[in-house]
Amino acid sequence: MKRIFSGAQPTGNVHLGNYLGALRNWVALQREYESFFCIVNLHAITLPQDPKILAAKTRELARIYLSVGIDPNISTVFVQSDVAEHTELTWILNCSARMGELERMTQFKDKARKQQEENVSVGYFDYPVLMASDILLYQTNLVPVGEDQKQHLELARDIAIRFNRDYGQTFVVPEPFIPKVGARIMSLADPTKKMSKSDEESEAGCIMLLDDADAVRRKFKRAVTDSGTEIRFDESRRAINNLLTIYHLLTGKSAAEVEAHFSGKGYARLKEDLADVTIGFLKPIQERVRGIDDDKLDAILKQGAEKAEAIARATLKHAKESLGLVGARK
Ligand code: ATP
Ligand code: LTN
Repeated sequence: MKRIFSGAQPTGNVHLGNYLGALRNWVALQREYESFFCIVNLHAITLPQDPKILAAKTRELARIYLSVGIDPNISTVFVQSDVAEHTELTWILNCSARMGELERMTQFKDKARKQQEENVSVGYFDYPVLMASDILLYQTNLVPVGEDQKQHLELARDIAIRFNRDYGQTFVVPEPFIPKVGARIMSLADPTKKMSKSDEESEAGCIMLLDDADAVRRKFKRAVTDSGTEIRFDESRRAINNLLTIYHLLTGKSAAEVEAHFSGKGYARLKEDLADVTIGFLKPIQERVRGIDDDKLDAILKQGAEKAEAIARATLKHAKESLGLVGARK
């Protein structure tokens, strides 16, 4: 069976963009692939975090994975910091990654531009190498992510190819799995920006999976629309296109059915229907999140970390041997 690996950061609140761009596909793929879904808390600390909040968000994100449909009996769900091999392989891959290629990463460049570069942590600069380690440790074939992660994934591929060339075949070279529809869900408040939990001003444009019905209604009601009145898929009208894409993905109706449904109707109706559909979609997820008790979660994460570690250990051993990293011969 081929493998998939993916992860999300336990920072901020999981939103509809995260779900439609990534989590949803994890659920769909988990039966066809041997699957590893990680809560990447070591990525989270590349920016300053409050330790108590980070710990709580880590557990909350694990609950969300399980509540959107990740089945811990068939997929491996674990927390990144529970498997030490991720950090050890990062050091090794740091020696294959190039300063120049990390400097070209747009996520880093954006941050360096916003803050002064001296104030960006070394960990933030190195973030893509930690991500490459996550992926390569599991000999991953496919990585389901949103479009914003494409560049990081290219880097993981380049590092794997370079390492294999220099030290012999060690890592599977992973492929991205980026959905055709939903790879980039835009902010409801500003359809030129992606829906994002790390963008401080954008809360109003972001539907969180744990939002209550009032918040969902309010956010859709205030959603920006385009000029014109027609409700149809049209990439040049970004706001409406985004709203229709969300409706299409949440209802499973085809684009033609969605257009037929809204034919002759106005934006107010589109927003109301979207709110209804979203609230109906979120309700059972939120109930499941509340239903997972701490003991059950501990058992799942412990079992996940053990399964992940067994595979990670074997890959790390192989990588160390490839490099000639030997010490005492036991
Ligand atoms: P954010 O920008 O919201 O902070 P992130 O990418 O930093 O998101 P993660 O939690 O690590 O945070 O992302 C998890 C997954 O969600 C990734 O695969 C990412 O590509 C995807 N994703 C994030 N935002 C969107 C979006 N607006 N549309 C589609 N996919 C998205
Ligand atoms: N950088 C990713 C999260 C992430 C990831 C991974 C995704 C960390 N390690 C490995 C896929 C595979 C993001 O979505 N912000």
